[in-house]
Formats: sequence, C-alpha cells, structure tokens
Amino acid sequence: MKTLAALDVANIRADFPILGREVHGRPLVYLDSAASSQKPRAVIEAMSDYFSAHHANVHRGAHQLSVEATDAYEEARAKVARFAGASNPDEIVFTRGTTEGINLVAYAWGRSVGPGDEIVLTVMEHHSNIVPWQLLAERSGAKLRFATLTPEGRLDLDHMASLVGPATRLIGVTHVSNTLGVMNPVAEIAALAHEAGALCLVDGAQAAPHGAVDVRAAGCDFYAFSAHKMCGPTGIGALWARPELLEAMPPFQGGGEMISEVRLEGSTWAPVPHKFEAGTPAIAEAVGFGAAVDYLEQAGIEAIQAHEAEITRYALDRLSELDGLRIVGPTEDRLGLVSFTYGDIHPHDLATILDRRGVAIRAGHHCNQPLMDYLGVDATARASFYLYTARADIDALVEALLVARDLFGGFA
Ligand code: C6P
Repeated sequence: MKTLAALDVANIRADFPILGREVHGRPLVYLDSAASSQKPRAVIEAMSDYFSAHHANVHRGAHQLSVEATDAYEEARAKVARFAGASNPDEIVFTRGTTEGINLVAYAWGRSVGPGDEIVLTVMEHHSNIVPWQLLAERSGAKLRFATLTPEGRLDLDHMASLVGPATRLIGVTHVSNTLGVMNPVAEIAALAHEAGALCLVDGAQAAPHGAVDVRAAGCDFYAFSAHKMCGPTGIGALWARPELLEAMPPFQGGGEMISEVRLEGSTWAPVPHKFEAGTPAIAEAVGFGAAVDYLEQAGIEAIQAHEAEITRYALDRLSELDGLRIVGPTEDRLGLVSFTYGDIHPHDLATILDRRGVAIRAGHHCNQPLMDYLGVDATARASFYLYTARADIDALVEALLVARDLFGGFA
C-alpha cells in the first residue's frame, strides 16, 4: 500500500514570507485563508520574473517578448486545465475569479433562458452564486428556487430533487460551503440536473484550493474557481465549461482579443476560449496562477488534504472545549474551516480582540446573507485553514478566545 508522506508544515511555512511578520507586536496567526490564501515565494517570484524579463502583450506582436508572454500565458492555461482535470486547455476561460465566471455563464448562456424557466440554487450559496441569477431572472422572467438544509446543516438533496422538473434549466451549487464547510455531492447533483434535461454549474471557490476539483468526476457543465484562494494572485480565476457549451454560447464582453474579424456591419468571434477573453488579459496573474498550481502539486494534493483534515479535526476538538462556543453547521466532515459564535460576544468584536493578539479570523455574514437568515444568526466568526496552518495557530486561537471571554467578564 502506498504510504502518504506527511506535509512538512515547518518547511511549507518557510515558503510564505508573510507568515514571518508580526501584527500588533505579535507573530501573525493567519486563520483567514478561505477569504484569501497567502502566497508562497515561488508565486511571487514567478510574477516578478515575468515582469522583469518577459512582459509584452499577448496574441498580438510578432516580436520575441510577445511570443514569450503568449507562451507563458498559454502554458498557465494548460497547467490550470490539468489541475482541474479538463481534457483540453481550450476548455479553460481565464476570468477575474469565481464571481466573474458565474456572471459570464449567467449572462452568456443565460441569453437562452426565458419566462417559465427555472434555476435551482441552494440557501448555502455565496452571493456570487445568487445575485447573477437574480439579475438573469429580472432580465428573462425566469424563476429561482432554493434547496434548503437538513437539521445537521447539510444540503437537503431530497428537497433539491423535489424542486427539479421540466422547467429546470440549470442547478447552481457550491462544491464546498464557505460558512458550513460541507462538501456537496456534485456528481449526484449534476446527474439530477441531467436527468431533467438541465445543466449544472459548480461554484468551486472553496473546493479548488483543497485540490478537490476534477471536472470530469464532477460530471458538471460549468465549474468556476479563483486563483487567490489557492496560493495564486488576485484578479484571476478560471471557468471550465464543456466545449460544446463554450462553442454555442454568445460572447460575454466585446472588444479586442475576442474577435476574428470586425467590420462596421458586424463582427465574428475568435475561437474558444479567446471568444470569452475580451481585452488585454491578466498575463502576470495567469503566470502566478500557473506557479500556484505547480506549488500545490509539488507539495502534494493528497498530503495537503490529509493535513487539512487533521488540522480541522484538531480545531473542532479544541474549540469544543470552550464553554459558550457554538459551531455553526456540522461538527464532522468539514473542509478546512470552522464557523462559530462565542457566548454573546458579537463576531466583529471577537475578531477585533483576536486581531490585537495577532490572530486573523473573519467575522460577518461571509457573503452568505440568505444562509445567515436561514440559520437565524446575524453573523459568525470563522477560522479557516490551509496547508501552512500549524497546530500552534489553533492553540493561539483558543488562547485568544479565552482572553476575549475574560474581557467580557465571562458568560452568563
Ligand atoms: N468567499 C470568503 O471569505 P471571488 O471573490 O470571485 O474570488 O470568490 C467569490 C466566492 C464564490 N463562492 C464561494 C463559495 C466563496 O467562498 C467566494 C469567496 C470569500 O468566504 C470572500 S466573501
């Protein structure tokens, strides 16, 4: 049996320059990777090297630098395609991130949606996978329907199935919830969509960083994710789509790069994926995205997943020792993040107190307002983990939470 080499967290941490800094005079304890991960030196240097030695615009010039920039950009696309399990780099459209990927689908594919059509979503969706569909519903007259949760805080698949019918055109679902930390069975959901003659879009923003993206295994039609949550830069992400859908869909934005020919009477489009990449793209960011994929693969996706499972278990165990702490969502099988409330301390106050001790967590609705409404809470605190998270980070979190409780004079 193949044994898995454990992640060398001390070595991994040394790759992330920012983890060596202090905040308010204390060592940084970064527990906000689900909002955005930190960047390893390999990514920072790849982008710096690109600007120092290779930069020019892509797909335009016949000169050497333009050729080098184009090669670097397209090489990054091939790496991202391989990481996502795509069959071909042309199935990957570079976007500004998950949000833009979903907007692209809601706008371009959404042109075929009309009155009487239905889009099925879930109450645990991030605003990025709700608002674009609300805009589409306004434009088209289509109706949105929302699947609810089981009492444990997982997607209620039976309820979702009851919403799907002949009017359903698409099911949009998050692969991993950014508040509940649960992973949804996307292959099963895609099959449900296909049985009804509908499509399935997966929001992979919180799954891709953990190496959980395999578009073929997911069996879905669209899969969107962001580089900045997976060790890459901000301003770039990927939308994978089935090639025939990319061929059939009209463009999203118009401009340079996305055309074949432009005449005053009308224009024709560049082949996919360029049809969906109007204007000068984020070239250095694509290079950084490719370097991030290399970095994660070198660290070892399975080793990262094993480390995150272990650290999440440790966090759940340590947090459950605290009186007054309530985990929001399931207490088992969470992927890399824990949301909680603590006594009657408002999560924003909690985050501020923790910050004074160098501990960075997120507090608020996490762009999940409908989920907060559904759960009957205003906000939660959230600690999220990644390949560089050490047990000492969790211990520092627990210690800081005890300090916060004492500051508030304990709980009734
Ligand atoms: N969630 C969080 O702290 P962008 O901003 O486009 O890179 O990703 C949007 C997005 C979409 N779906 C899910 C499930 C997400 O978690 C996010 C980003 C961050 O939870 C910022 S709100």
